[in-house]
Amino acid sequence: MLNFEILASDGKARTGILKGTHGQTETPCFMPVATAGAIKGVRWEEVKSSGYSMVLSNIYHLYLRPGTELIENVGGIHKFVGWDGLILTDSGGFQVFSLGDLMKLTEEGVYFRSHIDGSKHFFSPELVIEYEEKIGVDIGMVLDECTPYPATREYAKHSLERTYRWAKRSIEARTSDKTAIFGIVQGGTFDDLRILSAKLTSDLPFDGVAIGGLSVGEPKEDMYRITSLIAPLLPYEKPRYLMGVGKPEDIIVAVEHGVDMFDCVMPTRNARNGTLFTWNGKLNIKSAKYKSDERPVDENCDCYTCRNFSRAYLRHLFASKEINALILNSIHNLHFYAQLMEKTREAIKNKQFKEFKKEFFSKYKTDEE
Ligand code: PRF
Ligand code: ZN
Repeated sequence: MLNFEILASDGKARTGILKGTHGQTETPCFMPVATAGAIKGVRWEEVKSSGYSMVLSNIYHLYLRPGTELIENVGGIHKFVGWDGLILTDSGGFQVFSLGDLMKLTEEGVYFRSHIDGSKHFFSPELVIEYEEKIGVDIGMVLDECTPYPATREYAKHSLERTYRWAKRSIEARTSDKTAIFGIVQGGTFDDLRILSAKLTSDLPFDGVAIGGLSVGEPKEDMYRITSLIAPLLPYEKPRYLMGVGKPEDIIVAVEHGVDMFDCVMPTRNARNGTLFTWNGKLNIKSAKYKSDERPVDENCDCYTCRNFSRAYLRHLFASKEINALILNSIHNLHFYAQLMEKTREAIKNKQFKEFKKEFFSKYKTDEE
């Protein structure tokens, strides 16, 4: 089962320990994304040594390939992928709804076609819980409807109400306490609908509550406004998870409002296109200006990549399409995110979060929007 203990707080920011069936993680935490059961480009031992003990996978992908039955038959997800830490699976509520014409939504569930071979499938709230329990994840997300942006108020209302009815069905469908289940708040960019969804979801006996439907193309100010409005309304004693977020600066802002968990493809995906995170902002290793730059990616980083290689070498590897370029870049970016979370937790423990945030923003050049 899941156990969450808050050890210190600073303002609304909290730090604690989340314990599940397969170990524990300190919070606030960032979960690297292992969609298909692997962190792209990085071995588990490097994921672990960077400081991660929880990763995110996706039931939509695992169900389609290799199949949840196969994973169950070989002894569960942890054994199958060779990771003995915590695993959270997203429900597919996000993936399926981005399939567009390949998807048909009904009250019972969602019909969709595989993005791999076009075959027909059906997900219901009950089936998603069944799959998550069967493969033995530590935390399973409920099937929700991720309201797209932009959406009319009416659409957002119907979609959060359906998500709520599905949430109740998901709770009824539970058969094991080895897999914890999180509910998901929706409601688009409408404050009153968000508050309604937060109240409805918080009143259900979930093990944690997520904020979904953000970082889906809305202006940044909407994302910050909804996060600051909703995070404090979620149950204080349960973990709060902001799904699919995000950029380093977005994580720090959300932590300030009391969010405990994050996930995003950004560190690994950016690494594979040559974008590296540093404490001064992003660095494009493809740029000619690094051609003979002997410095590491970040002087303040002690990851394997920064301890051993220069920007010039990494640029050369990328230009030469060497597999090591992707691997070394991914190691650095994952290390950067792990350090970001570690420093965030330290700052909260020391009641220095405001100062930490100020210092971070004084150095880190954020994306202009
Ligand atoms: N719902 C689910 N997964 C998600 C989201 C959501 O709204 C998001 C939105 N940022 C990312 N992943 N189930
Ligand atoms: Zn590094």
